[in-house]
Amino acid sequence: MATQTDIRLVDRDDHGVDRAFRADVLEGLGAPQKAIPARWFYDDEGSRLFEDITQLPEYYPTRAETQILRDRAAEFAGLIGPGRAVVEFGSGSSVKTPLLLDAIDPGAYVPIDIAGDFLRESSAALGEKFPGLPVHPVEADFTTMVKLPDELQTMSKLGFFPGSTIGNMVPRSAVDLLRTMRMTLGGDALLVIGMDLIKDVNVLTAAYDDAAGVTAAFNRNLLKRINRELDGDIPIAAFAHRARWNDTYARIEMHLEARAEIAFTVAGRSFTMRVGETIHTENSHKFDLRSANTLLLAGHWTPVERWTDAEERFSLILARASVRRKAP
Ligand code: AVJ
Repeated sequence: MATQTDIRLVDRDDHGVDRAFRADVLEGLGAPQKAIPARWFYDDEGSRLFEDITQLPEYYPTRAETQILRDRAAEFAGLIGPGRAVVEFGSGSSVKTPLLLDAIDPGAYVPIDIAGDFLRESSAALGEKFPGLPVHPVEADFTTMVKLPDELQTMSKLGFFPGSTIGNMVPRSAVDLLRTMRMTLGGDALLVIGMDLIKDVNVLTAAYDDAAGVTAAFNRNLLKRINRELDGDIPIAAFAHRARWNDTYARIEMHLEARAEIAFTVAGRSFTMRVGETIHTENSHKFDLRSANTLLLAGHWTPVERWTDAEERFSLILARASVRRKAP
């Protein structure tokens, strides 16, 4: 039963331009260190390229996380129980979601994603795999509170935020997002969240600068999207893909580095870049036990259980919505 309530919440102008995208790009290109939020990678092409990244030999997070879900299904089921509406923040993976749904006997599935076509495709595929499970895709930006379909109001929720996507946010934004998720999901919610772990720098940098150049294509696709959707003329071939470890903030940074002096326009505005100047396109924060727990607690989630893969490359954490209390 595919009860696919399709709610559109992306704000577009008369020409179909995503207003938030244009605002983020113009503000980001105007800043002294040019920077564009990583969530704009995921148009349909970007979502497909990311699926390709997950198959790369260097990119371990997806395999490690999938392994945990497979190996620990019984433990998940025991701690979560049946009948919850699984709310996935960012839909996509063809493998992880069915593993979770198989493990826990859910009451409904609600994928939330800004890439609408990709969302509808993957929801349809999932509906076929789980006949009888109500599926309610919601096209939305989950960094703001999302009103869930009315049919789900009485069901307890289980948030699912795999992939270490939380690592894309600086701590302040991550805390905001975790608190927003708690509001979207309600006071009796649980959350299963993936967090990638700090490890050997060479392993980390290889995962974001693969030999086949798929991550480079993923990074450059952001420029293609800007040119297409925001009437830009950025010379894409003039940019090199860079991935570097920032030890102070425990994160991999991706940049697009200008290899020549260039000038271009986007949405009617002019920009210039010097040789070696970069556009910072992504942070991917890595965690350990304590930094992960501190982040969750600051975001109003109380850690309940934590699992890692055999090589301790990746963690999956179960947390419950925190209850406000005064006493220690
Ligand atoms: C989807 C955010 C988990 O940070 O590892 C992969 C995105 N960027 N390769 C990550 C990504 C470059 C990915 N997340």
